[in-house]
Amino acid sequence: MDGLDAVKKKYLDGILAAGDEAALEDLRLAAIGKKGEVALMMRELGRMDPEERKTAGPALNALKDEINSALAARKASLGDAALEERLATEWLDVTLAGRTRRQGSIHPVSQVTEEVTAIFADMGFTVAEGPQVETDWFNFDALNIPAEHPTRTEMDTFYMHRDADDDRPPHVLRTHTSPVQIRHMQAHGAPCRIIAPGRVYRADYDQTHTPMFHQVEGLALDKALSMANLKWVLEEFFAAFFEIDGIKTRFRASHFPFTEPSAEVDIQCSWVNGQLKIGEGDDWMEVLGSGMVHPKVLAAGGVDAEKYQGFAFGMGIDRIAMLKYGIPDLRAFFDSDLRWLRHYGFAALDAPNLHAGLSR
Ligand code: 2NM
Repeated sequence: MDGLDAVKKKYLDGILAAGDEAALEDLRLAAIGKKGEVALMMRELGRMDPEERKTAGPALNALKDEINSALAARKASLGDAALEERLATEWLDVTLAGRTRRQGSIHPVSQVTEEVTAIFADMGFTVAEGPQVETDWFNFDALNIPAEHPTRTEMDTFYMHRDADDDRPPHVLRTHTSPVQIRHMQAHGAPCRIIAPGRVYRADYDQTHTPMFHQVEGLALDKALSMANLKWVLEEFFAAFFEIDGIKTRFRASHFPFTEPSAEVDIQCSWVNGQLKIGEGDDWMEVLGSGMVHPKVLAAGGVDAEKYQGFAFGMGIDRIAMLKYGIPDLRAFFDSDLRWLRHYGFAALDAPNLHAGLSR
């Protein structure tokens, strides 16, 4: 086995010079793979006489081990070299100041919706929701708004486009969230206690009106509810919302097609040097419409008006947000101006909660 030293030198030199793992693998196969040079030499052992085999066998095994060790060592050092190179090029100064990231904020409409929801939840009301595109039946007829009523014209209401041969009933963008209450009555009947906050649409645009705005309506039905219960619920709501105990309210007789009797509700306020203050002084600010649900509306909801009666109310979320947080211009609510959003927005982690105070 004179060639053994030459074979050994060839492979060990080759392994030391290998530049990557692929080259190492080629060398491994050529040396100690199944058809490698060492394996072929091992096959020769069978043809040797016993004496010769006694020295050649262990020598070949030793050679195989040595090549294996050399392969492993080279593989490790190639890995070390690659790591060294990465450490040299991919470094990071962990002592540098962090990059600041803009924090988003909660829109006043979202904040106030959460506040209103928390207050009514405390009085046993749950939140109901429904579609923003409604049939004219749910938006008008079910609410005792007759076909000839002016709010049903395209002057005031957004109608979905209809092709001449389309005979589906007219669909509108809901002009109030009352359809949600009709759907709730149909699905769950009486008794009930719900509020329906959400987007509503009217064809109106000026200083104090936007074509989309937000409303929250409430509905409570039971066997013996009256205007007295309505008054208590609303006074409780205003005291909690404006955070003024015993805030004064004024109920004025009014008219809505869906309630009888109906009342508009004002809250006490003062104007000093053009500054509005809620809950003091002897002026009044109209904030809400309400009344006892009309029997025809109960019937549209599938509720037996001989057994159940109840009250309903509706108010503008955007409007009460402006009053509470002193926001002067309604139209800015929907401009998506980042400076406005940062100024009037609320911290995301500061969710309204009756016990911690609604907002801080
Ligand atoms: C208002 C004023 C008065 C009202 C009525 C209903 C329903 F669907 F239950 F009949 N929901 N909301 C209502 C009553 C709304 O907004 C100014």
